[in-house]
Amino acid sequence: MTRLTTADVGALTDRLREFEAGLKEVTGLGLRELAMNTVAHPPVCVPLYGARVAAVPVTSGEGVIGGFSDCVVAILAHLGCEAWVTAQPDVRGIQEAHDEAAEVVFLADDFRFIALNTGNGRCVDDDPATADGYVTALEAAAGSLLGRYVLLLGLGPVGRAAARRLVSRGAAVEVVEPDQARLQAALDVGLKVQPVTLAEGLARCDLIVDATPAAGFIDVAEVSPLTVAAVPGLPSAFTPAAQAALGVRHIHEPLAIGVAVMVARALV
Ligand code: PYL
Ligand code: MG
Repeated sequence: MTRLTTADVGALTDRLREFEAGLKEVTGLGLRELAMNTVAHPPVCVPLYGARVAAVPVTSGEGVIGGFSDCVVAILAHLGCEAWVTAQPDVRGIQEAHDEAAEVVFLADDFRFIALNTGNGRCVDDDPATADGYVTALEAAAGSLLGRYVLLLGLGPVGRAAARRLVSRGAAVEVVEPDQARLQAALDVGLKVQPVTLAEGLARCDLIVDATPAAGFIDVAEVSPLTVAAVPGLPSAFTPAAQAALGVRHIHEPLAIGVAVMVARALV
């Protein structure tokens, strides 16, 4: 998981509406609808409007990222929640959230990002929420994943969750994972993925999920008008020229889809 910067989260906060407009153009779904389609298929209505949700800054490890909790709250407010950043970090922040009747608390340290429903004890992790939300976006953009070849780049926590979700939605998953131990571990747990080289995968797949921390190794010559790229993390595997050629078909931001699915799963 690449550690976000203040610039990353500030850019997302500023472009949230623009991102959602692009998402709607390519998938037909806004962030609320995408989250509800991810939580259940067919979608169920999740009580997001007016839900009291607190984001608690966490100072452990490398410490607070300026603007991170504010960005989480901006996404939650965009979804219709009553959201706020607690005045204090850490345990005092969790206490404030409780005292102010928060239903869900968002917390992130250097290793995990969770949404905790303090009422029912449900604890939602960012990695599978992000992966599942991006697969929902890809499926909506493609119309269906049944029998479709999908190229998955990377079998880290997000990649493995995406692989499971893609297979469950009927996709034929081709994966590029240079770490042989990671690849074998995924195959050993029965993940139905087909290892390929990048060239083989790009030649066969128009649908791509980029779950790697590597940057800019897919250029404009390797994308087509049929390519749809779900890119849940920073940086993107696509070069700026490839991203420009893809336009809204390069579905990419670092927090919004993950937070939307997290809060929907915490409240459903
Ligand atoms: C959750 C994000 C998504 C991508 N990378 C992950 C990351 O940057 N994790 C670190 C988050 C640290 C937050 C800090 C704070 O401001 O509360 N502890
Ligand atoms: Mg990436």
